[in-house]
Amino acid sequence: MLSTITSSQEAIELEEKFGAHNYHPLPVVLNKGEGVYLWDVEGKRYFDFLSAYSAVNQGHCHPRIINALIEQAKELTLTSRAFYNDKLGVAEKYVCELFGYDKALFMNSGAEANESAIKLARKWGYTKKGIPDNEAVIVAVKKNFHGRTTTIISASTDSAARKNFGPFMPGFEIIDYDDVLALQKALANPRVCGLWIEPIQGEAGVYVPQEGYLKAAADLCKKHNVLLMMDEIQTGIARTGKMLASDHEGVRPDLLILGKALSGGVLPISLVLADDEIMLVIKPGEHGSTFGGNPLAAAVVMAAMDVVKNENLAENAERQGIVFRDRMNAIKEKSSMITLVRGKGLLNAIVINDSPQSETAWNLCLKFAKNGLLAKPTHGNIIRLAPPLVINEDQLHECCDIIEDCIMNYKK
Ligand code: IF1
Repeated sequence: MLSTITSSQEAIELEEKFGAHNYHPLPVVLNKGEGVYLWDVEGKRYFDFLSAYSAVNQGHCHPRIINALIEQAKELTLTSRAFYNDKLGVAEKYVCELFGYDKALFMNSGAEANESAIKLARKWGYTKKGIPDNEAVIVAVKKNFHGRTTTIISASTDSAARKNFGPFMPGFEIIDYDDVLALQKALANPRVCGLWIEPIQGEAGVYVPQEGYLKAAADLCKKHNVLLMMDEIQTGIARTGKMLASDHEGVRPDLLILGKALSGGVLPISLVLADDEIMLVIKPGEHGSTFGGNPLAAAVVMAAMDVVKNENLAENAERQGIVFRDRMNAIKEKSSMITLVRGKGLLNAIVINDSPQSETAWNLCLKFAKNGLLAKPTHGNIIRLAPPLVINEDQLHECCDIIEDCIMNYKK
């Protein structure tokens, strides 16, 4: 019998006593989600402006996705890939046609999808590009975020993500993001098999590169026979106003890496999409995972993507994003507290006029929470603001009113 939590404090104390202390959550204990709303144990309702870091683009507990989960869960949840199941091939066809690739590799977490992309790029480098064995280099960029595994943090430039977790995986060269000259130099190295970037850097504080950067990166990758490995785990699935952030520049990654909202936040599903020349370098028995491609995930991903298409979430994100940034810029004109508003679609952030070490952004998020809106700072003084893409204009204005009121009446 699951013991029921009767107060937020009780839940916090349990996690403090029995859980790893690998997060510092806002002191809010949630027990229900529906669409753009979350409720805490005491019954207080909030607008969700984090969307589980863009995993619930379709809104919390979307009925169509939940039904797909329930119906499949009654039949078959997991076979492992030792055998076939009747859902995986259907889901692979679905996502290949949706995103326009020859093949799909389903994994579970975003980190696993990135790890899979690294293995694909390296093996393609050795077997197709002719890079000498064990000398493949993947070019990554400063302030990247691709996950928490020891290989992925080997390419990280964030000291908190790396300190005391070495030794690190070799084979990564780190260059400045949003710097075409740096790309030209780095990709000319014949040992480079892949360029690994996010189209917008989420964790770095929703950093949007200059117009044309992604296109330049794609062109340079083609010129130097380097695979463009695009991590769209946070920016993909309609979040930035197009199905993929890469679509804003008409860029087609060689390796498309997805996660989070592939399932609408219902269970971990991640994916690497690529054409045959790349995907087929990995042979049977060379890569896999127990849960990767399970029938439950296969059923859920198709329902979750149907929702994105049928409810025109990309168009809504585009439209509401313009309204949102206009509202934030209007606040910026009236208050010295905001120094910058940036983002695309409904992936936005405000930069607070205080040092990254200050508590201001955190205290402002506490104030947002008190007033019924949940958001959390990324690095110090940057607050990411990313509601589920099902938000309507009235709800958006209600949220902007909360943000404006908290900022205009902020006292330390
Ligand atoms: C945490 C950050 C966001 C991602 C991109 C891969 C992954 C993520 C672009 C890995 C995951 C999550 C992880 C979560 C918080 C959150 C996050 F703050 F960590 F950086 F969103 F910005 N690529 N991002 O954003 O996917 O393995 O987690 O499924 O680790 O604290 P995952």
